[in-house]
Amino acid sequence: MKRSKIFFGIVVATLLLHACSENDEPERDPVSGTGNSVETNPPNANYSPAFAGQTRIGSVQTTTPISVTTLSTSLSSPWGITSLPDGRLLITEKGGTMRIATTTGEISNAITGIPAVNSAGQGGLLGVRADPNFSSNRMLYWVFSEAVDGGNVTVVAKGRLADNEASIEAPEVIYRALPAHSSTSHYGGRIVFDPTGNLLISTGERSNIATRPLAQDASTGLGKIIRINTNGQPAAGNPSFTQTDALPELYSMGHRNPQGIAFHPVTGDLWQSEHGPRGGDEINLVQPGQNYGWPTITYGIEYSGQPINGGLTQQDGLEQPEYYWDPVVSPSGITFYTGNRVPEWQNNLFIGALSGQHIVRLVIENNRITGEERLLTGENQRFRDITQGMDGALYAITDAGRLYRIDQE
Ligand SMILES: [Ca+2]
Repeated sequence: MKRSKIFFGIVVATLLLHACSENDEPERDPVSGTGNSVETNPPNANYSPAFAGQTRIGSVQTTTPISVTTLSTSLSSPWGITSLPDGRLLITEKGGTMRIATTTGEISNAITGIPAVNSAGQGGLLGVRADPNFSSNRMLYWVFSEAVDGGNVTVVAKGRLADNEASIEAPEVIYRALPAHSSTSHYGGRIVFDPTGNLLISTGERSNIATRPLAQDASTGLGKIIRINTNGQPAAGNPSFTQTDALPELYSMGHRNPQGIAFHPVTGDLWQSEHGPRGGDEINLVQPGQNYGWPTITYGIEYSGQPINGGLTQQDGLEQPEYYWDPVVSPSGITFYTGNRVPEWQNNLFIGALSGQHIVRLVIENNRITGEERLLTGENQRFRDITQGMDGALYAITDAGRLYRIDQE
């Protein structure tokens, strides 16, 4: 009797221990990826991930019948898309124009009054957001590449959309990510409002071997997430960095060319997409004050095939990506899905892939990627940005000038 009680006790203890250890693992639910990875090509680098599932997670497949509608083919290199409060879509075009689109595909004339952009290379008119109080103040905020003395910079501007929607009134540059450099690559360029009404902007390290290390220099605005108020000043409550001359507007550092930022609708965490070199595209969960490693650590290699920093992929004090791709898909704009049109997509992350020519769907559970799907693979389009409409459908734009609506059938 006594022995069986002890045995029972051991069984219960073992079960409890097992339950505890299971609780430490990401919870699995039926949408977790169970298929083979969507990536079937060999990687460029023979690097080992820092944890299981950091790359090539199992595939998931949307079961809800989906309709894909091409609303327009007439946009000119659209770069950013966001919803206005009335449900229409505001779209930037790389060459320096903005247009308003209806959700049935009527496209407005180009809005005038926007300061000149340098659209050479990867530059131009980039990300855009409407003020949370747009309905009353009609303010817009956007990112563009500007030619200045010494080269080009990623800058943030604001202006009021005229009542007749034909022009931007009193446009004003509120922030410049210095130093300027002659490169026309890696501007970053996304912008979002955070819940406190401040702006987060992603900046790139300008691609050049001379400026690449500035992603690790907290005294520069290159290769960073910047957090400023709507007047362009460092936002209240920004994190501190150990470097004594760190810029007060920094939110995070160590980024290469981040072209997607979005807040998780449940956890409130900031998620980010970042272009890697040859391999090493990343999805990061960005915590304030943290360093995301570029170019000290990366899962990519140089385009020449040479390792970067001796092939280092992990280092104490540098954050790991939540997910990476090798070969690259070139992740650009991102959005979380919170609509009710496709319930199985709830809180999933959607990513426009440029070289991948598809839309990535990532399932996230307990801050870990648990499933990946490729959507619109048959369209052969470079997807630049994606947003959720006020109607709960997804809207995506492509470099070739298309506007797509993706919705339940
Ligand atoms: Ca990184």
